[in-house]
Amino acid sequence: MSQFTLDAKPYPLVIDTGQTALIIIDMQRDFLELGGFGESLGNDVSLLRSAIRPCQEILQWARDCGMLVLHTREGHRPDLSDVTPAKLNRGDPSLRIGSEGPMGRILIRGEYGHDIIPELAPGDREPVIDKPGKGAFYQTDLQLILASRGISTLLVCGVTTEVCVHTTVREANDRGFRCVVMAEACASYFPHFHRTGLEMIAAQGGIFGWVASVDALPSRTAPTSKSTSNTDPSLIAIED
Ligand code: C5J
Repeated sequence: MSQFTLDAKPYPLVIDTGQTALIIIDMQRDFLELGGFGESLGNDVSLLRSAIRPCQEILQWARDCGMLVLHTREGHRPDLSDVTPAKLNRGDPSLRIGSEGPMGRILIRGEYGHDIIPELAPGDREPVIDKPGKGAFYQTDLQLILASRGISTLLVCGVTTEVCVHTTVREANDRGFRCVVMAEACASYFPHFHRTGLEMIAAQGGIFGWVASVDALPSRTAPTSKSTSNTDPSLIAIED
């Protein structure tokens, strides 16, 4: 277990890796690749790809730290029994949730398109939270998992900044978690929504949480309790 001070907006905060989890939101083919849910809504899915490399970096960092890592997937049961009519009846009627697409049925659990992109494949011990909504707490066991591991702080990344990342951060903030959104490791189909979404989180003294850069994490080669030799000197490292 180790502690360090993370440079973040609106102000730095001390992170204890033993009480912190990384949560990677919805890095699924359905949002990032052609023929999925994102494209069915008329979006340019290539805009989300900028988040992949930073997500890989923070994922490796968190694994090296021995931190709890969780992944989320937005999606629904094949019989659509967990999709509200309000969510279902939107967009092009021929390309709605459950419609057949080139990656299988759109946003349906078990389909190729629903899965997480291979670049960010979950590890065996990394819980995957399947969620029917935009927020990762809604109708899931995320809160139970975090409580059972004594987690008080979340590092949050994934897509999209202003939808599922924002919703999850708002839910988490209301549940008492400190949330740090990792800026470059998030992305939106609307770059200005991404920028504004990040600003909204850190505004008003951090109304929902903090925003930090992946580059602000301590040295990725030695962030664990085993060694402090490569720790970024701009961060205060306290090992036990
Ligand atoms: C959306 C998400 N945008 N993961 N989902 O519908 O942000």
